Amino acid sequence: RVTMGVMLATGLSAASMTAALAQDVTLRGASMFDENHAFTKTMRKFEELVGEYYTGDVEFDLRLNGELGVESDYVNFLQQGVAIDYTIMAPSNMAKFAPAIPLMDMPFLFRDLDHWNTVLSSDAFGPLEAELEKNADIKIIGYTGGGVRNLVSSGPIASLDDLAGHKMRVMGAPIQAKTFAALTAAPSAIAYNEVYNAIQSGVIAGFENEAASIQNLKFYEVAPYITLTKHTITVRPIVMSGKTFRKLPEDLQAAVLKAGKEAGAFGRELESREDGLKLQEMLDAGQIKVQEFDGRETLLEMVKPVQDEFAAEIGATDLLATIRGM
Ligand code: X1X
Repeated sequence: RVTMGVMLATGLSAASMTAALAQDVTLRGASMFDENHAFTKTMRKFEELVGEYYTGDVEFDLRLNGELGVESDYVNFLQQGVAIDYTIMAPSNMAKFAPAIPLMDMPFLFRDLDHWNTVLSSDAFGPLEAELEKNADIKIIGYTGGGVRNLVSSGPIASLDDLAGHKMRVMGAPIQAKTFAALTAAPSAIAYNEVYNAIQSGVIAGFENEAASIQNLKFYEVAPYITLTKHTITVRPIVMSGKTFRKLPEDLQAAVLKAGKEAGAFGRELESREDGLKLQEMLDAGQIKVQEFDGRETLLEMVKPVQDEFAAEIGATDLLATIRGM
């Protein structure tokens, strides 16, 4: 793999560096899933489109099935500019570097798919992208997502009464824990690759996730109850390490930005279309039991003050009002 640093160290001239980069660039990506997951398909689309838009040689080395860890590992790699160059990532898994970014995937942010589409088609998230780039040197090159997150548990949860004290895993951002604590559950932040075992061993009774991932990682084997709280429509940035991006020739940078945007649109259409189908597939296969949550509207009222407080804390009160008003 040729990097700018290696070439400078070996004393190559600017012209030969450009030529070498133009000939041999390998970008390494990471997915927690296999080829069937919408994230992996979106990254494959990104690779295909970069190949179409860039006239030089570029290769992709996408590592699947969590070979390089989970998102809480990827964010460190991207920030340091080591191990991987690009991936798809939950904003809440980037909170340690950019405290405001979890606003993007805060539960109950979007009213419905139309609202989610409107916000993602606007530049509302611009200030959050800028914070991420400044604090973590991670560049958002597109947005995918579109899965609906529900409660996933080893036993049934039908109403607020069942949620009281419910031991559940949440993603690492404080706003995630605060939200579910406001709903009277007992949340704890646990790495994604420890969730299956934590449920199996009874350390927790469940977590929350979307259909694509529940199916891909077979979480239904230990947590077959899906409660339709529909609390999040996912926003999943396609991200690249700034350290990688800056080393790319300009025409490859342009191709990456164009491909990232288009692959994001592809991924959003794919995952939002497949979400209900995947739930149905698991239901038909007898893998899950699905139930409505009695009193979803009450959940919304309970989390609103938590959302307002978080927005004030990160200086995003106006941004939250703008998003709510879209
Ligand atoms: O809950 C998680 O940590 C993960 O859940 C799904 O697999 C995805 O949304 C992924 O991005 C991550 O957030």
